[in-house]
Amino acid sequence: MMSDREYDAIIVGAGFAGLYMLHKLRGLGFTARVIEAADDVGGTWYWNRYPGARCDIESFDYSYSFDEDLQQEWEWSERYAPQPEILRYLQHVAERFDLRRDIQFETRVERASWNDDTKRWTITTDAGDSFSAQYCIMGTGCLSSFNRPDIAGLDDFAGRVYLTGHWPHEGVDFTGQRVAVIGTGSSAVQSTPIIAEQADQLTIFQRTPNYVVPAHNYEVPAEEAQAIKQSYAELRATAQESSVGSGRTLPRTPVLATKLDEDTFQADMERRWAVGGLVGFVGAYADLIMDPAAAQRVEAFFADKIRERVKDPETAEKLIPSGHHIMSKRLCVDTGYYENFNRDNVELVDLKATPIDRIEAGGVRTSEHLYEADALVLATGFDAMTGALDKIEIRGKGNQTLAEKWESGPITFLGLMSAGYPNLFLVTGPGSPSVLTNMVSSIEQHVDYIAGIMSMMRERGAQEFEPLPASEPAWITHNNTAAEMTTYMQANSWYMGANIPGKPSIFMPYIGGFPAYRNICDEIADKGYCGFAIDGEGQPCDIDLDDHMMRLMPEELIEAMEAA
Ligand code: NA7
Repeated sequence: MMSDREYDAIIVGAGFAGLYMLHKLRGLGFTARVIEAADDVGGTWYWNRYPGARCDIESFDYSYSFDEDLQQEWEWSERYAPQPEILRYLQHVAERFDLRRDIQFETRVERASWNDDTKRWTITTDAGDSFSAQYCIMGTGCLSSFNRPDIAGLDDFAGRVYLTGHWPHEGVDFTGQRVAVIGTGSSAVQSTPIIAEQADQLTIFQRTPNYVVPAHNYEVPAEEAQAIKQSYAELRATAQESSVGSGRTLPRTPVLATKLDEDTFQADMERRWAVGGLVGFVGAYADLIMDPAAAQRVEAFFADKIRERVKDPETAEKLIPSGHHIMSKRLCVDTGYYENFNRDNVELVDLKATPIDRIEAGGVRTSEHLYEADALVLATGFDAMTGALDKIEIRGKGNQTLAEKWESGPITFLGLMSAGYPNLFLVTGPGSPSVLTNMVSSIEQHVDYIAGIMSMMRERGAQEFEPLPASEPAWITHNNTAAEMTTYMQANSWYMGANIPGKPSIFMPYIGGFPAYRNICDEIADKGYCGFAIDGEGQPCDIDLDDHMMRLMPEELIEAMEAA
């Protein structure tokens, strides 16, 4: 029998996380192999090829910072790069750092099992490989497991069904077709303006309207690109101190939204609207995600913008979100989404008023009407943060699967590791800032941190690293404390797992801010990795987690909280 191929680390996934992890470990002299299901690098940017797909963090920001030459030589053409360009960037990174020779494509990891005698993971794949590695590193992505909704009759549909997260590589031409799109999240907001230009008829089925802000995307002039590159160090340093890990967001208005007089507030909002995107609105006011009254003020401004942009008043009212606060579901960034509804060939169906009854061969039947369609687009999102991990049978100590341990919701320390699964790292796992930040900043922070742990372990000649069991409830309590201070807990969002029937309702990402999180991680490392056990020995994490978060809260918010 052939023995397992041995590595220091097996890395699952060749997206932003897996590529940098491989490069980092190689540089430190570790042996590593990446296993990737697709036939190329790219991760989420490999699969999400729907028309209009692009990043919603500015390209110069949404890119690796680890190599100065890389960031100087790569040319971003647009403020928000389209998917093909981001994919080309990741392909370039793979070539430039000669990564492909250690990536095994078209192979899906099926199982990872911890062997407590050898202190190693055995990783097996659908191609029949078996690898042995001291570390297993999951770069499986937060939005990579597509949600195919369980709508009655879906399989009866006679036309083609497309998933935005699994779009045909050859592209789709909807010319002359009647198209039905289900979902109104980012993927639908980005794709429907382009589909509308091709299709004869486009019907958009909306369960929940989202807050949508214009991208104001543009081709980046050479002088602007040059100026950004010259100040890249500053941009990256700003990102490290930004609550969302982004170097290009507009600075916070130093007065709470609830305290601004009407004229100043309107002027400030117009200034932000002109910049657009998450750039203009994330962290706009210290009370925006903390105080429903602040959120409502901003929401009223957004509602007026929808009324301005959508000509038919009835359609405009249907598009105005209600029942959840702005930001508590991810803000969508658009180019022409609302203007879509001014076209004669586009119709909005409000599923709250007339729910889908079933899908039939000829189209989508609601409680009121059959909407005939030749093609159906499911822009229905992802089983976020845990979906891709759940698909792998991960067995730790005592043979328990991670999915079993997480039956009532993900349990981690720092969103990085789970007790009982030694040497298993989750890059931007649930319980880390991840999807609430610029993903590339969070990925780089985690990759560097994991590499630091592995180097420390090698120096000590240690074999086994895992959280102390007590670290997890403390981390979860801190996560909940942070989330409960915000309006996020009240929304039926994918952050809460609410889009997947039966998924436990837990706020999954860490909302205490990227700098607080990084400081906590760093202090833990400085204290010899307190809260973790190294070969079974460890000190409890005695860090005041809440204090780390509160220390970085804006002064105006603290003052208001004290006054209240
Ligand atoms: P999202 O944001 O999860 O959007 C999915 C949309 O699909 C959302 O409007 C859902 O409504 C809707 N949906 C899901 N299931 C159904 C069913 N069964 N019936 C009707 N409508 C449904 O995914 P995206 O791909 O657009 O964006 C994901 C992230 O990618 C985005 O946040 C960016 O970070 C990039 P709901 O709101 O659940 O009522």
